[in-house]
Amino acid sequence: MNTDERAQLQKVGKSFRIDGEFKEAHRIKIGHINETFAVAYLIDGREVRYIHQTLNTSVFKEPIPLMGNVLQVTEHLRSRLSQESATDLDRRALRVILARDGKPFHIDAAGRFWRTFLFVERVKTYEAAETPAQAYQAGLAFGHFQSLLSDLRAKDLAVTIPDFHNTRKRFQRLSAAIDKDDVKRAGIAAREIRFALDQEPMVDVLLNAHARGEIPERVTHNDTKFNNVMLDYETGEAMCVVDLDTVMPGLVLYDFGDMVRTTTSRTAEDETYLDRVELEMPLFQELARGYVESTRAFLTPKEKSYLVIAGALITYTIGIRFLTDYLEGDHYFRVHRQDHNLDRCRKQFKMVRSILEKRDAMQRFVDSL
Ligand code: GN1
Ligand code: MG
Repeated sequence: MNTDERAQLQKVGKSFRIDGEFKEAHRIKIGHINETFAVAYLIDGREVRYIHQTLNTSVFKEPIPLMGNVLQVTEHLRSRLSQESATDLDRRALRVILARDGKPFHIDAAGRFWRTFLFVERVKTYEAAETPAQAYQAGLAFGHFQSLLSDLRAKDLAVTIPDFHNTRKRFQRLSAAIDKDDVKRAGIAAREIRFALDQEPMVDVLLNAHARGEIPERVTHNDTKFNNVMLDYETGEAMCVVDLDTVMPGLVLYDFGDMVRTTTSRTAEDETYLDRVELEMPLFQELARGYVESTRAFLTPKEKSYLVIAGALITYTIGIRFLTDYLEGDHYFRVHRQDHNLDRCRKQFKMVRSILEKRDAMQRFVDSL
């Protein structure tokens, strides 16, 4: 980080209710959309760390209601956790640090939108799950998260990105990108395009189930990647769920589906050695066990019956989003190398194949829970 950036962060910090001496800052390379920095302050001789984060307002077009959601959700989590007599609350739920003017954000002179959280200490995140025990913790953590929010009214939350997991709309956008082929990449991605189009029969599965009234909308996280669960770095216990920008009304199946996508293979999201990519049953089983255990109070048999197909569907949905961005010229997801979005897409599609192949065994396991 250069001196200008440091000076800028120092200035940002002054706009928030942090009373201490700025010590150091560094960028955290996590996520494809926002920019995140860890900043240390000396407060009464003690080091206290914070997260300053810019919100990408071309993705999140209504940042103020979004921060309203984040504040409401974090306060609700905190109050529910204290009812459960949980200790260590600042490591179990994010704490929003207000700006000096009392708002949960600050807009700097360049128009950038900033928010600040207390840093969660002594935890670790992983790009991919390494053990079944970690998969279990992920299932438990997101299930518990949904459960703690289950008494919040979904309609009291703003919809931060409309149709976020609407696979039909994502499919339409992909079809348009294929037709336009603006950056002339459809040829390179011909096999992936074929696979994506062949899966069309799966596209409406959850949308139809919801339309038929089989599965309700609840308050959901909507970005349940494994790297959004913070695990205690000594015990491995899930402490805190982060990245609350897309918490809004949704189907619990979206959340479980994205957990399957990111927690059931010990490979990164952009793995290029596809022979290594497959759904690993021990990881899936522990993930499902943790999730079903922590959602027992509200999950209906109907919702449970869609868990496995949701894994395939959400993995497919994120895959076609990577493919669409590739065909449109990489404007949405940050890329770090040539054809990065295509690599990400290939990895997702390989997972979709694997999930569909193992579907029956996965279903039998879920039915046994
Ligand atoms: C984006 O920025 P990050 O990594 O938290 C995206 C998710 C995708 C994910 C894929 C708002 O999340 O929907 O699943 O990348 N977030 C948004 O890794 O589009
Ligand atoms: Mg996210």
